[in-house]
Amino acid sequence: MSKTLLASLAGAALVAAHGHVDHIVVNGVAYQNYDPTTHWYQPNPPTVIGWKAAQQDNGFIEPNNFGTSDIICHKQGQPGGGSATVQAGDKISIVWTPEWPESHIGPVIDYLANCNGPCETVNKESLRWFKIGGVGYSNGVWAADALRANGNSWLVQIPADLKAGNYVLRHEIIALHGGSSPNGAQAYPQCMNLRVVGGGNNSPSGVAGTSLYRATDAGILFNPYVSNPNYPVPGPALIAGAVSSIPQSKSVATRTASATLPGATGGPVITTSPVVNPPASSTPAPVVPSTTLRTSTVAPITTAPPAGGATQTKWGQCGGSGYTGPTACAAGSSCSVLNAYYAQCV
Ligand SMILES: [Cu+2]
Repeated sequence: MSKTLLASLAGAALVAAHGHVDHIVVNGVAYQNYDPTTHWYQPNPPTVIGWKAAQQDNGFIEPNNFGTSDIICHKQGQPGGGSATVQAGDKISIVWTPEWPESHIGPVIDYLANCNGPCETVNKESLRWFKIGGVGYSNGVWAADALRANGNSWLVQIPADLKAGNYVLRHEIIALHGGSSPNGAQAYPQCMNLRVVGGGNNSPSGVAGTSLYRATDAGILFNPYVSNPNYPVPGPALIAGAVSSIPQSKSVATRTASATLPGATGGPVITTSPVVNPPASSTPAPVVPSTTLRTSTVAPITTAPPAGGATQTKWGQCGGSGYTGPTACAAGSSCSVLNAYYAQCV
């Protein structure tokens, strides 16, 4: 076949949609991530831990742009407005939208960077990333396949000796289905703000996001379609004491919490009611927000929605100080007051 035809075939394989991280689960508490497919269009999107990004298509960063600021926290990334509080040593379930495409094999990599101040206003170029996990092809399985098999989620552990502070978690899948061609790999970085408490004195050095990868790295320009690929995970080495991945399992969310605003004291606002019917412990229950994240409905914002009026989609805002949008929630969700400034369809 001609080079031109090969190139166009390769191009056709690269256009399908992909995904983003929907939420994380920390000790049974779910925190919503930024949803680029809906929040981008909302005049008053919810304040979340996830970084805003211009990826309405659930798209990716191509290797030719690995030297640009888009690789740091996705396209035109801007800091999330709040954070999730985690204890050093906590294991965090990072749950993607269903379904990560089966074709999109590749590594799963996790980094942290200390904001040295509030992450909500940090200059992303100043962040220095250190790798706390990174697995490619291991025990006959690509990490992205292990993620799919784990309910489309990934479990990562915050180092137990990490110095307390505000960090950005940069979680990433790199899809290699086009990786044998120059500029064919696809990076899907997802950034979320964490406030790490406890811990010790470990303060690893890191590298700028724009220095993580080059388009010609052995783990970027890589053909995954060989038997038993000997795959080098790209990026800097794991920090001392870290393992490429901890055993994968899935945390069950029993409550939801809103992002903690910078400067807030007293921890996150967590909805109080536990799940009504806890899933049987013998079988890992899928953490699908629509079925497992149940919260009590606290004091509806309005007494009754306007008949025939607009309804807010699940996870969307439905009330709060200054809010003028729909207060009725789509079927299957109800309006839950998280604080005076924000109520959410959950
Ligand atoms: Cu894709």
